Amino acid sequence: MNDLTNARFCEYTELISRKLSEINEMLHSAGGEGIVSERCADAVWWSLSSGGKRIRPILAMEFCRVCGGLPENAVDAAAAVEMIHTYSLIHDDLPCMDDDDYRRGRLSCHKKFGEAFGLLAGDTLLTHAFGAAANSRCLSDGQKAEIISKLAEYAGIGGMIGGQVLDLSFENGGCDSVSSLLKMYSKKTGAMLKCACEVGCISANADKEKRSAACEYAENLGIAFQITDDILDVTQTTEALGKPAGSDEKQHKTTFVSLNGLDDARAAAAEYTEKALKALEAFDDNDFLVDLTRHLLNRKN
Ligand code: GRG
Repeated sequence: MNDLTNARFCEYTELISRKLSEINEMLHSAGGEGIVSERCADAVWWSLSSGGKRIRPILAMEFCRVCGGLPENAVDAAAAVEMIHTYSLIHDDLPCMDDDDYRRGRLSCHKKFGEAFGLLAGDTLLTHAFGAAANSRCLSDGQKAEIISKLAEYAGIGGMIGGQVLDLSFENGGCDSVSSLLKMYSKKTGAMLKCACEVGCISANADKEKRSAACEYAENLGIAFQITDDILDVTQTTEALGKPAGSDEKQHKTTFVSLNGLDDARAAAAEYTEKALKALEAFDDNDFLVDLTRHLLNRKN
């Protein structure tokens, strides 16, 4: 990353960290005095405060900026997207899903707090994501309604959940074509990235052309991002990833790498990244997004 990108990245990370801390305080007080609700809020914070890359909230704030808005105006919507993303990671790690012990460099939520609290922490994040968007002080009622609708659409059965369902149906060799795999990637991983970009656009009242370019960008970024994830799973250590390396093979998952091999996977990730970069040409002052997109292709976790 160049210096300018790095500075803006830090600025956005700071903005989202502050917002998530406020949400943490609210969750601790909203549950009342009870020890049980304290434990649930602690479980939420365990996952939310760990070392996630914050790519989705950063995209939301930056798309707001490149569409002419103040990045701060998108911070509530950005926090909502990060909360839904974090809930999906907590539930994805549960024994009934991937059964992973580590996430974001520490014990997964259910390993630290027990399975029931892992489930409830995810539920809390999902529920309060809608609250964060609905209670935003920087957005109009119309913007809030549209953002809430997008969160439901992209997190739901036509989006991320639908992708997870497809992923489960592909276990033990159930997926034999790249096109089916990419359809699943577009939902499981792409949907919440698209959601992030779109809520950023909505926060700036962006026009139809800008919104459609943002969706085209996110569609391609989502696929590049998930193929890169497949590559990292077989090339990086558990320490570097902050979650178990080699878990795709262990769980007999079909991935781009298992279907077509590492070289093809690298070429495909680069190809989808180029398509994403092309979509960014619709935006003036797109240097940060261009640099971030290239950085995501070369990331190590
Ligand atoms: C309802 C029981 C139940 C489970 C739902 C929704 C769901 C399970 C799973 C969602 C699918 C999922 C986890 C997709 C993974 C997408 C992905 C590549 C995540 C990693 O994103 P990063 O690298 O993670 O941005 P950080 O930790 O940096 O935020």
